[in-house]
Amino acid sequence: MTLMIAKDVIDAENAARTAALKEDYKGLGERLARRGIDIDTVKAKVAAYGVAVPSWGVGTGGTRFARFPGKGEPRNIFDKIEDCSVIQQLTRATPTVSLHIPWDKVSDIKELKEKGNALGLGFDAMNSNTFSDAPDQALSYKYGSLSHADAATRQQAVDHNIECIEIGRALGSKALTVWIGDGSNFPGQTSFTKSFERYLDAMKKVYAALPGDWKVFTEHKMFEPAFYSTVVQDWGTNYLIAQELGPKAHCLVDLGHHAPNVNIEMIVARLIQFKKLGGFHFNDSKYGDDDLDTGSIDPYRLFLVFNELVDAETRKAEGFAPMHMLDQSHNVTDPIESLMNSATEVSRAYAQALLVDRKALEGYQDGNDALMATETLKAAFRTDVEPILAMARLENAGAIAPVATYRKSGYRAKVAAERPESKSGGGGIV
Ligand code: LRH
Ligand code: MN
Ligand code: MN
Repeated sequence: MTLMIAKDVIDAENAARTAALKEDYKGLGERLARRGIDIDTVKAKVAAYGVAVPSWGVGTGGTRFARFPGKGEPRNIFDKIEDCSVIQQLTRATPTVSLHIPWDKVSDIKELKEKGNALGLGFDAMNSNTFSDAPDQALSYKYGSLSHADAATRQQAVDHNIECIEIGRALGSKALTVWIGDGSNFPGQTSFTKSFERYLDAMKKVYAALPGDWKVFTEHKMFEPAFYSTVVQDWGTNYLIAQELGPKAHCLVDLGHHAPNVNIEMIVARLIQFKKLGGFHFNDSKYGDDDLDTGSIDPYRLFLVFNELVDAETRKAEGFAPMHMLDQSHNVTDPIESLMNSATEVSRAYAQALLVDRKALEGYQDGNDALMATETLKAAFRTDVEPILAMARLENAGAIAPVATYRKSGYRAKVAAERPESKSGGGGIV
């Protein structure tokens, strides 16, 4: 297997931290044992957990105002997956990559698959893009794609999604994620009903092209780039889509796609209950679709989402198998560092949720003891599970301290010497 970070760098960094980690792990193990929790069982679950890295996340993002490129930015999909493998090598929590077509130009699928294999990476859900125009594209998506008033434009969007399925199939992916920017900027600009009818009609064609073992995830988002209305605006509409399309269709929840203060964990619970939770795009937000690093603003909310997931996992909820992906945009940090931290935050929320005393919680809920119910959640959330995460990484040939080890490796400086600096410029996320 190709290792992007030399093993001796990881070993040296780990050696300096192993004794302290062992002590911390032992101490936490004793404290958890007093609560009736076996630390090794939690660690095994955390070690088996993975979240996909978005290929678009390893480049520096930008806003509609400006983009300030970083050093050593990936030039193509091969550079991108090398960066993704650094994240996986150090965190051991990101075994797959989620591609975005045509941002990722996949001219040689076989070569990409071989490169993925060599780096020990698999391919997660494919993402289509009908929210921007590709340079060689015949018809514009300025006024929509899958819901466009023009049938030929809709067909072009359908064909693009089918092409994504075909690329994904050759790479070993098993799902397609469809997010559209379709909507309107002015009251009256579009017919809510007709555009949704057209969307459903087009998505039925995409659905019909899914291989037998594939799923399609539709991703809702309240606003942007359309600012008055969007066609797939919320989880209710998303659920209707999944119902209309059939059993392979599920809803994808991007944490940044809701109005402020919306109870996302409750949406998650509802979708689990009705077997339509397809997956996540994890990120964090303060105002809107900020695409901030996962857990950087509201780690408690992330924990509450995982609390629902672990609850479903524990009671073996029927049809429950969501896929987990990150979806972030990095403007002021090294994307590799941000993605490593975010993968760790997601694993942390999972580990904390595994610590919830579910029997006690159920008792407090049934007995209307609101205070003790919420304290039960807080007791899990307050537990510092870092020794569990770090031990899982260490035992899996990862880094006890991923960011420090990455900095020590000099990876960014090395690729900066090989990859020419990209120009700064206007907005856009690629
Ligand atoms: C839309 C979105 C969607 C896209 C990605 C780049 O805001 O969350 O998932 O594919 O951003
Ligand atoms: Mn998303
Ligand atoms: Mn988004």
